[in-house]
Amino acid sequence: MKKLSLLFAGLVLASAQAQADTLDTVKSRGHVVCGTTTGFAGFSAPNDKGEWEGLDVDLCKSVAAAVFGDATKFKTVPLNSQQRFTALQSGEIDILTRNTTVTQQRDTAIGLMSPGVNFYDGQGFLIKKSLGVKSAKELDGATVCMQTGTSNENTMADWARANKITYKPVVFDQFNEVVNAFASGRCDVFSTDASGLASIRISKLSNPDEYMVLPEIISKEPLGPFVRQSDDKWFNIVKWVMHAQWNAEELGITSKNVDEQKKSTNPNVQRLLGVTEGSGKNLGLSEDWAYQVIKQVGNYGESFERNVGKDSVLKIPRGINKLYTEGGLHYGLPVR
Ligand SMILES: N[C@@H](CCC(=O)N[C@@H](CS)C(=O)NCC(=O)O)C(=O)O
Repeated sequence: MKKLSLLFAGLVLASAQAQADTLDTVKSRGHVVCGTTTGFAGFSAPNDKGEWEGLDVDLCKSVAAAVFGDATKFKTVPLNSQQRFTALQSGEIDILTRNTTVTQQRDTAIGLMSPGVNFYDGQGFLIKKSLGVKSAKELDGATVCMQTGTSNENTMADWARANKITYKPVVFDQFNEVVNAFASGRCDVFSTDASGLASIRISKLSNPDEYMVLPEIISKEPLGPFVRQSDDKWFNIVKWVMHAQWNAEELGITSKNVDEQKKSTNPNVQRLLGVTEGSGKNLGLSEDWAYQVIKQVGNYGESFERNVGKDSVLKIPRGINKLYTEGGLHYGLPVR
């Protein structure tokens, strides 16, 4: 009985926390708490010094820079695919910044919502070259490794049905269990987002050259952060931090030249960098919020190339993750 009432009190506390104004909670705590993967190179993983880094960690740092003027004021909570939504719902984390596909269900029915997409992706297949397969259409009868709680499980089932392919799913809760099962030959194929496959091939398999990604991409996997519903102020902060980074890239503002750019006579640059005031007040932040993001973390392109693009080990091409001005999908909404 005592245990039950304690549990109930705990639940009430957790849900009260989750209901609270996240900006206030974050400010009084002194740092932002972001949910990441358990370690997924390029997106969210600890480096040699044990510091978390990656495209998704940069988003977390950027929110810290916007709120505190200090990109180091953040902490990460590693979550597997299954745990991630509960951690956000319960208030354990402030933002989920972890290769999560935006779907209608996740954006409505589970009490969460998506402030934007920071990496456009699609589901693919990784195989050992010795399997002798050149196309996913040849995978009939294959065993397919996937992680529990991902959108990849359903997408795989839909695609196999449509293509009259039979397969045997092999699923695990933990990322490393899936990787180990694949590496040890317990399954023929690893199926997840193409970014995940690139990361696994380079950072988790001892002989990357023995593996290849098949040409088929079978779904849309727009990946992005999530926040809780009914907290518009916090939603707007995460959303506009992302748009600030796309706008900075479009305007040619980088972490290196942002101080110089403060002298620009371009009104769009002046508004973004807080030289012309207003955008900070609209968000409940100081007027230099976007300046701090760009100065301390960089524009979207800088973050992309450093973590997953040409300056990283993954070498993922920008592709559809270019700005709309270059033929890609990222489009910063006007800061005015
Ligand atoms: N985008 C898909 C898949 C994301 C996902 O969780 N992928 C796995 C397999 S690559 C992962 O990131 N695991 C890392 C972990 O659990 O730490 C989704 O949102 O469901």
